[in-house]
Amino acid sequence: MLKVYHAPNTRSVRAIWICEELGLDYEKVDLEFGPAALQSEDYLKINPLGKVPSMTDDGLIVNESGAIVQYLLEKTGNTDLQPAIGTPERGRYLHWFHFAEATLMPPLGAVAQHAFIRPEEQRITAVAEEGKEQAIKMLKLLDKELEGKDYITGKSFTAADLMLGYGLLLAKLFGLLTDATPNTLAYFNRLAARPAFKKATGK
Ligand SMILES: N[C@@H](CCC(=O)N[C@@H](CS)C(=O)NCC(=O)O)C(=O)O
Repeated sequence: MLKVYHAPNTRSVRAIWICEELGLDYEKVDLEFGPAALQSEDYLKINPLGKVPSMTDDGLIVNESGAIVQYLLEKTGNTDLQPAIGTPERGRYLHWFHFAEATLMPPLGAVAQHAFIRPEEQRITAVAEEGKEQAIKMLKLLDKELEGKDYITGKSFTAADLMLGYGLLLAKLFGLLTDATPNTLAYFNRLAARPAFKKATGK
């Protein structure tokens, strides 16, 4: 049976969200975000770095959120949530799918660490400020890209939207996603209205 290891408001939202979009039968294992659960001897056997998400599928373990999304799309043979291989749409899809984790998440991670997660004496204000500045730059880039479009690759929702949607959830929680980027805000609201997003976030 498919098992997804999840902690609220973390990248494991992506893993639960894709399971829900695909209508999969899976077990959600709830973990508290913090060393007690994530650095426990049992959990380190599944994820040696003590991070979420993780997914197990019988004997297989997959740890990266993007890899979990792609694995489940391929396992189910889903063609609705990703453009066909070899098409220009696929190229744009891959671009935004990977932008979501590789480019958008690092500045948001800096804000998370230096404005919220670390104990106050370990926070560096300049790192949080630089993260906010970079994240806003990316929200503006998305705003231009989304002009006249409902979804990042065009008319239909794909897994690239799901990958971006998690970053935008954090941007919203951090107060960075505002009317200053109206297309990005409307896009996030469109994603957040999906039943699968609500299931994944409890929002
Ligand atoms: N690139 C990884 C990043 C995983 C990651 O950093 N997860 C965070 C939560 S969003 C985490 O578990 N942090 C706990 C820690 O680093 O101790 C992915 O996409 O799954």
